Amino acid sequence: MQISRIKIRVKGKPPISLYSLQFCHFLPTHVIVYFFVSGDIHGQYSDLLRLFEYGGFPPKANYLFLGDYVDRGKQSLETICLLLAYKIKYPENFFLLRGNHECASINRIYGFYDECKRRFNVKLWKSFTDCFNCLPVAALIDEKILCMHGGLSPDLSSLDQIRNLPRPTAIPDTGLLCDLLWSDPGKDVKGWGMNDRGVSYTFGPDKVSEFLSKHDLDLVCRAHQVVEDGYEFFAERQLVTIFSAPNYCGEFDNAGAMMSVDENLMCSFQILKPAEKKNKFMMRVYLVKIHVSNICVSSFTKRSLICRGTDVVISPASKFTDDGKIATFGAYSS
Ligand SMILES: [Mn+2]
Repeated sequence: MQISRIKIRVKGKPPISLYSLQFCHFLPTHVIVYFFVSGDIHGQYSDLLRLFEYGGFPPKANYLFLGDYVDRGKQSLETICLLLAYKIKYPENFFLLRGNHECASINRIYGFYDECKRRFNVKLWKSFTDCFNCLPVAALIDEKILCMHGGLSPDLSSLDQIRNLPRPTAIPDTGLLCDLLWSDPGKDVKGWGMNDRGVSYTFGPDKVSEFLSKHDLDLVCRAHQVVEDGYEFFAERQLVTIFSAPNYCGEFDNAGAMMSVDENLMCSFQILKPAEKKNKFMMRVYLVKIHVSNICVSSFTKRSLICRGTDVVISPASKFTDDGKIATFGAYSS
């Protein structure tokens, strides 16, 4: 299996590298410093387009998607086709990881199979199954942020185990590959616990700390769970969950978010607020900046700069800049 390191060098700035497990891609040296990490989409195609509207359509920005493109929503086909088209067109700027729904036994039941059959045919669904069986399952950003769909595994003792996973493959019921796509963090768990999904495990903050220090990493970035703000930290910011389908299934009031990472590993969150929330600004965009190793948060909207927790509203017209207009304060509160 070929492994490569992707580096972006911007004139006068330190390089950023994307070390993508099981991938072989090199970003051209002139491209964008930022890239965006996105969580579950689940067939919510119009929301996917909104994410691109805010982040920039490829290749204006680099993207890493954490899986679960299909099922639940109405437009799984549009979603996966657009994402695969971008992957084909911009293979060096666009990355797709596998989610637990990129698996025949799951998307046979939760919508994708029916959509393929209704709009095209079962043969098409089978072709997608073959494609999904080839998707990579983890990516490492700048050797510090490990990304996957689900979470950690008790079987994961070396990142080489991920690099060495054979493909194409179905997703087994147990073991490393299963856990990477299915496990969840659990606030009240110490060590490893049962998972209510009936698959894989939950893991406690202690396991996150242990894993990060053992592998000299700063952050685990995963998706797989609906979170109210579209992103949610766990284990004192050593793990973050990103979920990018706002108003999930039309049943939740959740926001959707993307995380952007800059050359200094500063992580920011673009948040698509659900339309139904109090103020009726459609898809209000917030940006929250957090350095992986610093506690400093700020947020803004296109209309106003709002410090969470302090309700400081600067001018409705203020625009986001990187040079001092971002208010920061000492602790995250939401
Ligand atoms: Mn999932």
